[in-house]
Amino acid sequence: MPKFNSILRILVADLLFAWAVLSSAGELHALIKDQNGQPIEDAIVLVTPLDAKNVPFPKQLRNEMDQIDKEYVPHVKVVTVGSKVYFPNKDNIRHHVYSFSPAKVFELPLYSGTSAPPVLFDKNGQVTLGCNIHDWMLGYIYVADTPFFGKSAKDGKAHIADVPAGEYSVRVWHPDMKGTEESTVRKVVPDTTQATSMEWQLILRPVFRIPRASGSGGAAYR
Ligand SMILES: [Cu+2]
Repeated sequence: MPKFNSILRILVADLLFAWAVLSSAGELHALIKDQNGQPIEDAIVLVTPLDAKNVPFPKQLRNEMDQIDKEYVPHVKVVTVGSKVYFPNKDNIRHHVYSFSPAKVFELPLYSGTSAPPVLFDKNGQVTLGCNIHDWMLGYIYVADTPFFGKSAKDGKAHIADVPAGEYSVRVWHPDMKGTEESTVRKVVPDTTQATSMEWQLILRPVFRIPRASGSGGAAYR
């Protein structure tokens, strides 16, 4: 059965090729701590290829920043440059979303439900979200200039998988960090046989959060 043999040979060659491609990717395990050595949630780890041929075109997924119980959910969200984000309002009152951040200045005037049009984020950087009605509502969208990123969980850990072999610049951002993203930059060539561990210690500034209004107030939008 020569025909079958040749098909089998091609199949095996394909599988070996796929394995070689897969095994040439690396994985980064980042751990982010504060000045007291405590793990930090919501730190963004950005992994930028120094060799441009590694940059695949970012997938444009449907992105949402919810408003639930008069808070932004999640508190910090990462999207890639060129992404559109919807701001569904899941409360039974109206919200008025705005940002004065240089990376994106916009507002979604008082609306309820899903009536607000999506917002295009086309510049790298942080966007701080507020609400005109509820002063304590605070959220962040980080617009990433790379498709390789992770966000730290409560344990301070962020995993970035499927990073193609090559050299990368890695930096960290957190909404409450003192100092600049640039000061966190490190170069790394991820190991393709096992995860590469990296650790950062950030200095966080004390955060003052505007207290929530009490629920018994008579104001129409509260
Ligand atoms: Cu609001």
